[in-house]
Parts: sequence; structure tokens; C-alpha cells
Amino acid sequence: MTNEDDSYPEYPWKYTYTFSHDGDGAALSHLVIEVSDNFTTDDIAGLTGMGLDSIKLHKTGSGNPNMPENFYGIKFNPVGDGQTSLTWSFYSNRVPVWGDFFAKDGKTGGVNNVAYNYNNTDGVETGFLDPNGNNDVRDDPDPTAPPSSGSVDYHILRPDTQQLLDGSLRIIKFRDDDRDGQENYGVEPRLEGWMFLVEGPDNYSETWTTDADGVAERTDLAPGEYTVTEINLPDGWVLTTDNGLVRVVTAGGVTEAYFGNIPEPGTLLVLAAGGGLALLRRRRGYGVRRP
Ligand SMILES: [Ca+2]
Ligand SMILES: [Ca+2]
Ligand SMILES: [Ca+2]
Ligand SMILES: [Ca+2]
Repeated sequence: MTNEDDSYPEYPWKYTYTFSHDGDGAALSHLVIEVSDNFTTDDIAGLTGMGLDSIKLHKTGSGNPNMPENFYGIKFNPVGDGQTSLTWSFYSNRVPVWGDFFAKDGKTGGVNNVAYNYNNTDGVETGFLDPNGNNDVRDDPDPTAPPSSGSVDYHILRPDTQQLLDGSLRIIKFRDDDRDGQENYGVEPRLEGWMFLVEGPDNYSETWTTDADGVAERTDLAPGEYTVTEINLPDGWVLTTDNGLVRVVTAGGVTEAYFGNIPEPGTLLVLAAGGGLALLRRRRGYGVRRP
């Protein structure tokens, strides 16, 4: 499990599983990992190592013999025949919680072999259970402990109901007096009232304007890739940083984009002659001759 793989920015959680058995009998037929009832194919991306069969309520019966009770999950089929050990990965927009799995091999000699997460130590049963003995009533308990390495009560980590958290994007706008493309913090002033076009997932497209601190920020953005473009530059001002900066907003994270601008020296003179006084008044440090 990791949230540090940005391959699919809108799906920040990468789930990787390995399943093996000794290979006696038959190879793996299919494996189901529990997800919440509202999980759909829109909540999964970048599956490798297995084929996606279906996402639905899987029921006990001949297709899933000896499964403790019905459960909603992602059913995976091996890609190719004869596999007894598989590792597969996918990305999801759902945070990890503890849950269950069920696997079945291809029947051989009239015998089905199945595997699911289950334990019975000293009469205490944990894992994939059917407490009320009615597999139509789904009452399997799962730990509510936070996600961690290893296992809790013989459960695996799996995608939850919860969508990913919002993320934050902060634009910082400064006057790049020494033109080095970096903010010399505390020395180079922040600039208010500069406009940016911010474009992102789900056709997000908004104009943001920097405040008195030279900052424009939103804290409720869907994670994903955003493009930030400075627009409506005043005449004669140039960027000292790239425009159209691409930034990845992550769930619960704060992503920053710095934009430096500076008036072109030649333009300063023109502005000075033609009414750019407000722009110039605080800019004596340039050595530009005042009108
Ligand atoms: Ca469960
Ligand atoms: Ca039940
Ligand atoms: Ca369980
Ligand atoms: Ca600078």
C-alpha cells in the first residue's frame, strides 16, 4: 500500500497484492477483494497483473463454494492459465481500510479448493465470518483500526467507502527583483491583484486573484493535475518563472506554485512617462529615473 506513487494523480492510493498457493490440484480460478457497495469501475485505475472480471455483490454458491457469506467486491481473474502465484496492483481514489478476500482454484478431481482470511485461535474466530449464519444478511465484522503494515485480526487492507480527501493548491506571487526565478523571501515583495487561470480535473477552470499577501489559495480541490497560468499581465511586465506550471494536488496535501514577475527596464521608462506612476512609486530600488 502506498500513497507516494503519482502515476494516476486522481487515484492516490496504490494497492498491491500477492497471492500464492502450493500448486497442487489446480491453478487459481478467481479472487475477490471486498469493497464498499458504492464502489464502481470509476474508482479503480491502472490495474496490472490480473484481469478485472466484475465489481458487484458476490454470492455464495457453486461459483464461490464455501464462501462464508455474500460480500460486495472486485473479482479478479488471472491473466493466462496455470498460475499459482500472482502479484497485481491497482490504483484507487478510496482510502484503505481493513476487509476480506476470497479465492477459489479451478476444480480438479471433483474437489474445490478455496482460501479466505480466517483464523480460529482458542475458539476466537476472526477474519471473514458469517456471525448470524445467514449469508444473505451481511454482518461480517471488520476492524476499524487505522491502516497499518501487517494485518489486524487476519484482515487485509482494501479500498473503502470514503473518497479521497480534498487537497490544497497555493499560488505565491512575488516581484522577482533579482530576476533569478526564486523568491528572496522577505526581501522581494509579494504582489496583490494578479490573476491566474487554474485548470484541473473534471473540467475545473477558475480564475484566481492574489490577495494582499500575494497569495491565491483553495483548500477544497479534488486531487489531480492542475495547470496554473498567469493571465492579464500588465504591459511591460515579464515572467521570471515558467508560465503554465503543472502541479499535482494530493489528498490532504498543500501544493505550491511560485510566480515571479518583473517589469522590463525599458518599459519602466515608458510607463514612467505615460502614467504608470502607481506601479513605479515603490520601485526606486531599480535606479529608474523618476519623472
Ligand atoms: Ca468484511
Ligand atoms: Ca451473515
Ligand atoms: Ca471481516
Ligand atoms: Ca529573486
